[in-house]
Amino acid sequence: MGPNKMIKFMKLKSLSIIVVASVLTVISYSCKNQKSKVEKTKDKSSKPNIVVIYTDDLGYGDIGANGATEIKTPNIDALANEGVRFTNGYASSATCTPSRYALLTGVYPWRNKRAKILPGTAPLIIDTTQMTIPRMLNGQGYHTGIVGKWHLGLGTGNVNWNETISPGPNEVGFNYSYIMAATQDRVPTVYIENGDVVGLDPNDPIEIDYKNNFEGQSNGVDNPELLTMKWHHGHNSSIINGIPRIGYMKGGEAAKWSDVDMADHFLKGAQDYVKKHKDEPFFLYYALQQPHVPRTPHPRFVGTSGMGPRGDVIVEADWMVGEFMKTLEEEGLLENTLIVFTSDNGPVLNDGYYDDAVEKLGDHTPAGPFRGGKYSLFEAGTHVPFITYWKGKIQPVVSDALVCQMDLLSSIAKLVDSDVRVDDSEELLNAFLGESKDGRKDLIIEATTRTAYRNGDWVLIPPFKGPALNKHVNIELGNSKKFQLYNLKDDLGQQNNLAKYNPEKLDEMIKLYTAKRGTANTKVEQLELK
Ligand code: NG6
Ligand code: CA
Repeated sequence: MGPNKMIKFMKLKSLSIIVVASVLTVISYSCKNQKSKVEKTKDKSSKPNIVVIYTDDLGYGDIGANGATEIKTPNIDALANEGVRFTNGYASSATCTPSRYALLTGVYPWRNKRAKILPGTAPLIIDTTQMTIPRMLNGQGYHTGIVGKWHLGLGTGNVNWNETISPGPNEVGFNYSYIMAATQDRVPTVYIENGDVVGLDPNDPIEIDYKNNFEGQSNGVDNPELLTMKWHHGHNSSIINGIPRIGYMKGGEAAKWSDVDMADHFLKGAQDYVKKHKDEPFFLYYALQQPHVPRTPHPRFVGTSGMGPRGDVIVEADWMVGEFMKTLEEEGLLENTLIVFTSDNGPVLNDGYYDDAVEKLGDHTPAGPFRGGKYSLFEAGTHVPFITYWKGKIQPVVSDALVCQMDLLSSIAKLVDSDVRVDDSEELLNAFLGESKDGRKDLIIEATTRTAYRNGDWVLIPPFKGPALNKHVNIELGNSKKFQLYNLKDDLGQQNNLAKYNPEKLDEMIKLYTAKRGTANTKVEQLELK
């Protein structure tokens, strides 16, 4: 080979090396790409988004899917009719705070004596090291958010509302929070985003006091002329937007929420959250404020139910659910998102304001076939609407499996391949996906520190002191001097106390209940509604 030929050969050789190398790179790149595509799909199916839509005081019978005919809830019904509609779905308690505590932590609320209706100034009742649904999901790579009602306390006592408030939702597992602190009828009437009051003017600081009014401030007792909504019981402290509230608030004018816009505001928050996090697995706890008091439908919903504000805000909430679902659909997320729809406790009509809830009820039955209501140990207190929906994954079914919101933690953990389990929270994933009708064997329910026991179709309500009826809200609380024993199989309305006819069953139920309930926090407090 002459020198010229040699150079040519060398050039050719190096060219072919380059060509071969490039081909190899391309092949390996496309392989890698394919692999990452496969991995991504796998990731996606094992990490579906999870959304819990939680209403406040919505009764079992308040939705069409559960038999309501006088009120229209087409969007919630669509979830129920195309998903699993549970006929034995429970909140763990007949009031808000304990139910929310159990939902998020998977722990029976009566184990924590602070889990009861909280004022807006109460400290956080979830331990910051405790397991929660969002914390468990964080561990599996999820982004987690809450938009809506919190009511689980904030800070450690003596909250300064003018500084970042901590601990709160962000310290128990939520990466993002946009909340109202307590309830719509309690001060402070402001939104809080990641611990900071939204729109607060530092020159107009917020002060809150649940005992004493601030000097010179109007209130619901002395200034009836300022009220656009009249109080019936309680709710006679600071007047905000013409509505008298629980607790006194001074300052924070620019930050105060608009009641009639609250539903739209939370909806937008929930939609924005979804849009922002659609490219990663997310968990959203969307906690609507309806139909809790004060019922303040946006003007476009006023009169839509013919039942006054309570009916109107249910129509409004249903519309919000429909709009939220549209967002999931538009973002292409429906087939990769598990939706749980349920309520924190049963229904109440007059919960402290004159708002025609009783007068305009007509033939509507918010509690469905059940006895009692919010605050009650009878079924209507805790036996609530409960739906799971997942397009393409869950087949439509009506399930009579006994399930409780407390079970979501362990069940969702199973869904996302997490090893986390919490004792009180039963892993019932197959029931939640509608693949099995096996639920819990039994459940302890709670109402203002009193507990009762369901096992199979049987319900035991132990004797409790206190009035049988709360006259303010006109709800039977379940208190009786005697044991009550019901069989829901043929007595959903708990009309026939079988205790004295079936002493053996009574005895068995008492034993099972006592063993399970133990003696923790058994000092009973009476429900006080002023
Ligand atoms: C009660 C309130 C009631 C409601 C409830 C909490 C009075 C007279 N009644 O004390 O209106 O706010 O607390 O409801 O103040 S819950 O759904 O958040 O548990
Ligand atoms: Ca509630």
